[in-house]
Amino acid sequence: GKSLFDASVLTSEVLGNVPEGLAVRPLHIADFDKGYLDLLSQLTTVGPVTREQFNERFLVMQHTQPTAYYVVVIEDESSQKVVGSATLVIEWKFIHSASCRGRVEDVVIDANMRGKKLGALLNRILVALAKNIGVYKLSLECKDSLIPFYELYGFKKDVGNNFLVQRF
Ligand code: 16G
Repeated sequence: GKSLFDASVLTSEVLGNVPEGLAVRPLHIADFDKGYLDLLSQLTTVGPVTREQFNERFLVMQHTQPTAYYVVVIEDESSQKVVGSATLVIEWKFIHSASCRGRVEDVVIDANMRGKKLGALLNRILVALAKNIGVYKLSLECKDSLIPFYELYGFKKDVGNNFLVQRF
């Protein structure tokens, strides 16, 4: 299959209420032609990623075992464009009785589709999916201005535990 992950994990309980005209599904290899990279470029620098590079990266993500990359997208069925995306990354661990940690990454909604609660939709779905997978914790990084938004889905600042970074 050319879906990034097994779509059956997106049960009706995980999906909840999806607005009419939109489809929530795993990233598909054909999403290269549905504006997926344009969408990501509304979040940060994407750079010149060729179809070949996209396909190669897609296959790497698809073949992780157990699944580590749950890129969940929203397709607008009328335009057939990907208008939203959020990724749940699973980090498989030895700690916590060989448990796993979840990270919410690359949450982006197309500028033309903002104000329709699609960010909320993706957050609810990723949190539900992470719970079903059995992560012992779920984390994300965000700008100060987005803290109140993510708090709505159960995230809070991890007091005394800092996020450090170095960029190359
Ligand atoms: C935000 C994103 C992160 C993304 C990063 C890209 C969420 C919750 N956080 O922190 O996933 O990878 O921006 O920015 O979506 P960068 O290009 O500066 O790393």
